[in-house]
Amino acid sequence: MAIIKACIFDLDGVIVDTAVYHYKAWKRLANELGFDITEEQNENLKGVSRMHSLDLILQWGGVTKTEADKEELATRKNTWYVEMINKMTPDEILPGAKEFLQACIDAGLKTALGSASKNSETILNKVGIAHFFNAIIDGNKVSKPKPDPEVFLKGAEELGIPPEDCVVFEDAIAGVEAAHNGGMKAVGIGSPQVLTQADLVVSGLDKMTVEKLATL
Ligand code: B16
Ligand code: MG
Repeated sequence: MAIIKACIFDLDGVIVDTAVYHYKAWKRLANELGFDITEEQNENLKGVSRMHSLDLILQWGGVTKTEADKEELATRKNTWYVEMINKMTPDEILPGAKEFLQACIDAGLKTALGSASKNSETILNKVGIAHFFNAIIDGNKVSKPKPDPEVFLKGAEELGIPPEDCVVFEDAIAGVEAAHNGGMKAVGIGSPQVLTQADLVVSGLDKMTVEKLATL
């Protein structure tokens, strides 16, 4: 059993549901290129970096592009995505997320964000919860995608807490793997049938308590 001193949170799927905006923007891009993407395909883009998402989408559409074209396409998608997240409001925080963050702070635990997104600060500011985090590590600060533990290890380092005393909250299988690869505990947010490797799975942060951390 570990004595948890810090909680590191993924963003999309744990704190907010930005997948719906990513989907709209990627779909619009695919449509401009002459094909479509389904909601099922979008599931495979969760937690995946922007450029890797684009590679998958082009592959699904059977389209080949140069690196320069890919940069332009990713920028185009991001412009549409940013237009949507700029309209986000505090009522888009997922149930229980704010309350659990506050409970962690009240219990003297450190908190960090560990996200693949390069837009995380915009999102946190729009929904009004940036001040809940002692450290923010996102796609602008890391180069290796999950399941590499880089994003979470940097979070632990910035918080000054050893990895073994940290727990990660993740909705993606690769994120749970990244936590374990970094020597951290992982709480899965979603279904136990999907997040089979997590140390504990809850359907959302509204089902999480500081007391449950003691069981990890
Ligand atoms: P951006 P997370 C991830 O967020 C999203 O789940 C994924 O769909 C997205 O492609 C990725 O961020 C990069 O986002 O284009 O804003 O840099 O789950 O790691 O918080
Ligand atoms: Mg996620």
